[in-house]
Amino acid sequence: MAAAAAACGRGTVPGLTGSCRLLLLLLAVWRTAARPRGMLYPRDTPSRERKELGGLWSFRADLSPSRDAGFVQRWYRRPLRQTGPVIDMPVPASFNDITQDPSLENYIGWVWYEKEVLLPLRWLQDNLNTRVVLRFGSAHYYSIVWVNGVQVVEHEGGHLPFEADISSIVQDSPGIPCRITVALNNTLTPHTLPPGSILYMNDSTRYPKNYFIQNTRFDFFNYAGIHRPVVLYTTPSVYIDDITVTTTASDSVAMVQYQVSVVGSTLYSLSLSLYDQEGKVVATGDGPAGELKVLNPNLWWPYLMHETPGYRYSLEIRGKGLDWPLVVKDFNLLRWLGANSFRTSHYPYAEEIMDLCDAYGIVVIDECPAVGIKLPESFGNKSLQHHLVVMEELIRRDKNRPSVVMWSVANEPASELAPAAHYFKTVIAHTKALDPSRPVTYVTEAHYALDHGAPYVDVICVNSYFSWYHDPGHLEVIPLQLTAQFENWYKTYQKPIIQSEYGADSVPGLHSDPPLMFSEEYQKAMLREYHSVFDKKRKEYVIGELIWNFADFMTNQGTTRVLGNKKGIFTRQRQPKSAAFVLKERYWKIANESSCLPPVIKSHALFLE
Ligand code: GCB
Repeated sequence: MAAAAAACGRGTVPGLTGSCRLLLLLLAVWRTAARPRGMLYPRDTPSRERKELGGLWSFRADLSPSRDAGFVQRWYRRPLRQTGPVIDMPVPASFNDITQDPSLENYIGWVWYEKEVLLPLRWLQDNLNTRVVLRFGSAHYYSIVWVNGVQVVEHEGGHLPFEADISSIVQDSPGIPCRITVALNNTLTPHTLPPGSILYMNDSTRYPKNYFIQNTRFDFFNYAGIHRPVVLYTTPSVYIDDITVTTTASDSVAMVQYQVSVVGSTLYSLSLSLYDQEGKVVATGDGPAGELKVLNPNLWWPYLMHETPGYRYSLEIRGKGLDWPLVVKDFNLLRWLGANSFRTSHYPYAEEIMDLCDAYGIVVIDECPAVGIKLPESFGNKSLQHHLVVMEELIRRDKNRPSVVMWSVANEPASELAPAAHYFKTVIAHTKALDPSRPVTYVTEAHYALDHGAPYVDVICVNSYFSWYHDPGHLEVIPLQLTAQFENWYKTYQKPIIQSEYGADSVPGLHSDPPLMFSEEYQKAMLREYHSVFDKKRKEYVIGELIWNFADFMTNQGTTRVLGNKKGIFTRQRQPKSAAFVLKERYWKIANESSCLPPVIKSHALFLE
């Protein structure tokens, strides 16, 4: 990559199932200053209005040697075009692949985004009864945001939303464009999630001056940018800040426990009505917390498991760039395959995608961005505290989703290291305290006898690549090794097991018989060997199988990667490889056998997710 010095200019881089509608009536009397706890997804309602800020933003990468010119020269104080050249950058999107400039593709450090927007006067001239909130669906990795030169929020971590109440700033200047400036840094450190490290190459005989690279221990390109929608939205000054719904259900009755948090007043009245999908009131309640009873509930089922899958009660309250064509195509491909589940490897997916999982009946293992935790220092208290915050953000966002069946707190950490025991005991206990209703796991590749976190998980999720990374080319070892894998884990823990990854790369169009590695035939043959073992063990304790991977995806360059990871059963352009047809046949066959748990598939998000 291009020569540069410090990457970062500012210190540490930083269900109820069926249909119901909850109607809340809020009578506000006065405002109180309570700290908001929730972050409800912004939807247009009679009392909330949304303005999308997607489109072209002004953009500049800070190419100064220390990457800190933007802070030294305070680029946020004036329009970005006045402090240097800018280019157009689409939002939401990653910045890396947008231009033909390789130095931007591999850039590490601070980049700057800016957008000027005119706000409707009705938002600004109603005697401060309207709150204006600026919300980012996600930005990777570390973000600082200013509005009209005033810093409004700072957030660490991609893949999860953050927001700021900007009412007091914008109400000061009605009729004048409001200038939103974002400084974003993609540097990963041992304490970020995912972790990484910067390696300085000081040998001047081999590398240019100030040369450094970003090292990571995960297998996808570290795309960066404002990846998900940015919106401005309004709420009344007294508003519902958070809603938590938990349910218990049998065939004949469901209990809906609700908790509604109201900010802005201590004096209000709240009434709730629960509607089924046909619009009929099935239960009513009063007050910010309580329980509703639903007789003969319609439960939320994954598709292929019920004649009315994805049945939801609607909850009506007052109060990588997301790419819609790709998202819809991917859901259509999942359903073409007959796959009914995925893991959000290795980070939370966009809320818009999660909405479709709820609606279509796709089961989700919701994973946080803890991938590549390998360094001993990444198991220290600093990393642990950040991990706890990330789990809080994830659960706050997704806790009410019927599609989410389990939380995954990490992918393939170095769980054989001694500190992993305390680390995962703490993260899993915290996750369970935040949401006692769902099981918790993390995905392991460690040896069953050495894994220090496995005692704390509810389900063992294990990845293995027999005949690929182990005994490459030897498909015949799979039955023996895979059987031993399952039996060892089950003997040790007596917990249900999911094969959370298995796969082989194939270059589309490359054929060989007998099957050789990287050919489409080898990928198919590997699948068949794995499936013969799954078919025996799913009658016992193996409760899911997740192919790695849904589609090919971009990685860092390396000797084992051919223009990225080619373990997709679809190409990056979403065309099926031969292996996709093997899976399609299998998944539909299993879907038609009522006695067996259906298969699951994991998809890997692309940078536009
Ligand atoms: C894994 C990782 C995944 C990689 C995959 C591979 O174990 O969890 O991120 O992409 O292996 O293809 O190497």
